[in-house]
Amino acid sequence: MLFNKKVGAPMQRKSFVTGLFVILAGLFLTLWSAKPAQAAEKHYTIGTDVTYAPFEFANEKNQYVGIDIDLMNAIAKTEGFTVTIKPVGFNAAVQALEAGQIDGVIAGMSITPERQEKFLMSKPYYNVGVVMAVKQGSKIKSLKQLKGQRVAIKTGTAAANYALSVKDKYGFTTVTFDDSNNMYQDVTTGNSVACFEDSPVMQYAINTGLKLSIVTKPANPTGYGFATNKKNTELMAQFNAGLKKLKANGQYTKILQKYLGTGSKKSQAAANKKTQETDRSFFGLLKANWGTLMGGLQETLLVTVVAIIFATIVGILVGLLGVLPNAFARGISITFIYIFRGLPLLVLALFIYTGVPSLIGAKVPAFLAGIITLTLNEGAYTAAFVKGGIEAVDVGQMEAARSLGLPFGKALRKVILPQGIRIMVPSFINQFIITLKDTSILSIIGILELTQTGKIIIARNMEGFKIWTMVALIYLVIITLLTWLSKWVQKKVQA
Ligand code: ASN
Repeated sequence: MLFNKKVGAPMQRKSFVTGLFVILAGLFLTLWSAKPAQAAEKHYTIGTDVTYAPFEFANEKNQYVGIDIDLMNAIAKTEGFTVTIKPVGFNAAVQALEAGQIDGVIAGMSITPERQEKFLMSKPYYNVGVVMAVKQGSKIKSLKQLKGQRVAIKTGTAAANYALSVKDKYGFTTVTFDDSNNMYQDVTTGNSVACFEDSPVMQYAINTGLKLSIVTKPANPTGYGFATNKKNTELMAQFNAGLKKLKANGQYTKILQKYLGTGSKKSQAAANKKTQETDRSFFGLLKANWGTLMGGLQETLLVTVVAIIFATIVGILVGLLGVLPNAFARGISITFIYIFRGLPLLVLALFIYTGVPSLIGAKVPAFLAGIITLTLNEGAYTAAFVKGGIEAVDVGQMEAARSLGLPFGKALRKVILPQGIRIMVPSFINQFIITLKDTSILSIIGILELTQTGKIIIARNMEGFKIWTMVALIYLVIITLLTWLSKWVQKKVQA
């Protein structure tokens, strides 16, 4: 009785699982083919900051614009190559360049001796200095007044290095942020008393409405340059040649004027206004950013589906290894689970995206790095419950099956697994939902999924509350749908 039922059931399940797999694979292919085709000319991937207006920022259509972006595109045009701009954040861009993951960085990047040692840096295209800014109306007006206070800086920047170099002298502590907006917000909310930023960027943010004031003269003058890795002399030569042409034909001045206007507060506010949504209500913002948010969601779903497929396959295989009557197989399974369940997802993502490429000397595209990260991490969790699910089946079942003459493999497949799978189903569902949520961590390696999309929109319009509410709602809707689907599957499998 027991055996009849158990032996018949897997067939139905098998066709069901195959069906599900085909649907998922179909979805994957559709989403994949929706991606734009690569052009045939020489193509470079250039990393940039998430938001560093007027050098790079998203406009109201969430397209990347700014002095750096226009310069890069104009140079690409005159020199006959194409570029993809990746807004990953300044520090992430520099790390990706170091790892050989991208071909260049244009991100309001100061030319410093340390950077020149590591990278090739172009001729300077804009001169800046570091200034200190405080909240409007603050009593703090000089570095000397920073004693015992907290100051906000941005990871890996020249301005942060400047702050760190005078930190002991003036006796302040620092707190680090990954992007300029979060650093400014820390000062406007009063958590930090000041921040350090490059003069034109700080001035532009203030001119366009940020409630900070600059209190020091620009220090540590440097020029902004484009960076490539040491071997990429070809791209660097093209950039320098292109820049020279743009300066000679007046295009360079035109680009500067487009974003800086006459340099006055009024002209900058007017230039910035053009990049903002006119209707600032929740639904106005939702309407204006709908397409972009859906683009982010599409990427989130694509990553989730592909990762779930691979993590499930890997998890089942590793989980099965863990119950084989072979110490070596079990050892592999235990080690895999131990390492990949133990590592924080963020560390694993950074390790694969920026660590591994320097080791193997080849690029690992962000999408692939994201999938590998999720496959290993979610796969380890899956393996753990697959193993646990099988082990949870009463040992008497295996003994009974073996004593009836079934070999180990057959007993596992026909007797133990059907029972184990029932135990595992809720864990599978749980893991799918976790995978969907975990994709948000991949924003760190520049995958333009829903969370990263949200960050970029907020970096432009500063509407954190409304945009994060939208992003949260979208996640909840998708998770609800996924839960319904999973419940339906659960019913089918357990029927
Ligand atoms: N200005 C910064 C630097 O050169 C870069 C940035 O924040 N985008 O370090």
